[in-house]
Amino acid sequence: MIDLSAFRGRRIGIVGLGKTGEASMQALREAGAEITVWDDSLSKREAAQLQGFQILDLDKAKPEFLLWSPGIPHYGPNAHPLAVEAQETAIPLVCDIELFAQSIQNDILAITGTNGKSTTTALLAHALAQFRPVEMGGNIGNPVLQLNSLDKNGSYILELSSYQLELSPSLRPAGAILLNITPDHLARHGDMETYIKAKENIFAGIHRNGRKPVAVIAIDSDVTKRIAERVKLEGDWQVVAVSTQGKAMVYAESSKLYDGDVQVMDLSLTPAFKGQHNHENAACAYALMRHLYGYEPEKIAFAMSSFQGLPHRQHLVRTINGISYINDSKATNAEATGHALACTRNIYWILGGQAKEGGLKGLENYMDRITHAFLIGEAAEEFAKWLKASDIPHTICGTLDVAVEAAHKLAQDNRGMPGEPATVLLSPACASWDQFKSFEHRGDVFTGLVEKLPEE
Ligand code: UMA
Repeated sequence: MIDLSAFRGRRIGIVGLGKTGEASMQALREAGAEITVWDDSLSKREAAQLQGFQILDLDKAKPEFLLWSPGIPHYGPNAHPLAVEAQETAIPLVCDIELFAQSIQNDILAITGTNGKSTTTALLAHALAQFRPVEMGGNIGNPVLQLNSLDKNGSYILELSSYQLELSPSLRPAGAILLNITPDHLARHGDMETYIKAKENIFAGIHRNGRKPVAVIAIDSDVTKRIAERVKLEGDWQVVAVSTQGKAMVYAESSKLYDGDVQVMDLSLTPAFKGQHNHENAACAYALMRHLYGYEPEKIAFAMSSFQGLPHRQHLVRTINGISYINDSKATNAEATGHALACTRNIYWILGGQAKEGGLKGLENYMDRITHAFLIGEAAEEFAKWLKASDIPHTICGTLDVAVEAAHKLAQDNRGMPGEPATVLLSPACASWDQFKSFEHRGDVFTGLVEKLPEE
């Protein structure tokens, strides 16, 4: 657990008792802080009371600040009443990343972007662990305050969401990666500009020990290119531009990774690096290790090549009679689903759930890869209209079990037809919350259903 002794005796209100709140409660209790807690869920409040925590009342508790769970809206039309009340009484809101940043002297390597940040974080942790001690946490699912402490040579590798980056003003990474920015979470942020601004916060803090921090930025979109130019111009960061669409300091071309003119590795030899989006992830992880720590290119390539990928991201669950069944439940928006569709053809596509703004916009160019679509969740009717307009055969299935069975039957019945080997792909382009607890839950259910399918 992270040493938070600097917070001993200080009055802190913890809002949201999910993963972040739970870890914060334990770490701050250990440190001897005066904690009061709140969650809109009565059962969460009761569970906290059973552990001896007091319920937060802003007037009575007068906390110095609120330790805010990132998923709870705190501005805009859906702002939580506690955030509004806190603002009126000038009580600041921060998240667990802020306390972590204030308490840690080690290098923090921060990764953000709309898509690919979990994979890049896990890849960086996997490869860097072969050179120095590392701990990995943040949005990837391990709240930072429950990470182990590291000796001074160790590095913390943190996946950071736009929500977390808005609430951690003391963050000063030694190295940071910005992968890409496309529309996401707009209902929460209000508009694209606010979302971009939140992401840009990753470069807002300058590392305290005088060494220039390294900013690795994938410059393949106008937005990230503009950010790279600005950060470079300001001169506080050493900027390493990365591309998978043209030449840059570090770039990928025809599945090969280049550092300047030197070919570093053949990405096609590592199954987890399939697809252009994974080339971007690999190029960025390489660039940070090379330019921040100066490790030898061939040693970094070797360390990266044993990466296995993450579950729920284009993960091959099973092959039945030559047909692949792939779990890409993490694809919660059209952009992420586009990456999966780009990797294969003759697809029996399971999609739907809680639609994001824009729905399936941007996927038009992949429709010739779809043999049949199977729709689930709230978005089914809306997506059916979109697919009809593109002339894609589709079936409204409602639930995942019906969709898996229908996709399996049709794909197996069509076996032997000319064309590329078929793929049954769960890549929903939607959030999971209408029918599942999380994208992990949705992916686990899919995996369980596929594992039970008969061979014939
Ligand atoms: N709650 C309220 N009032 C509300 C909303 C929620 O009281 O209006 C309570 C809920 O009852 C619950 C808690 O707040 O008890 C949930 O808090 P949270 O949504 O912040 O969730 P945590 O469990 O703390 O998980 C968070 C991240 N979740 C979000 O940002 C939505 C996790 O990222 C992260 O792994 C975890 O902290 C550890 O750092 C998940 C995520 O979906 C994977 N992230 C988004 C994304 O990747 O797109 C940003």
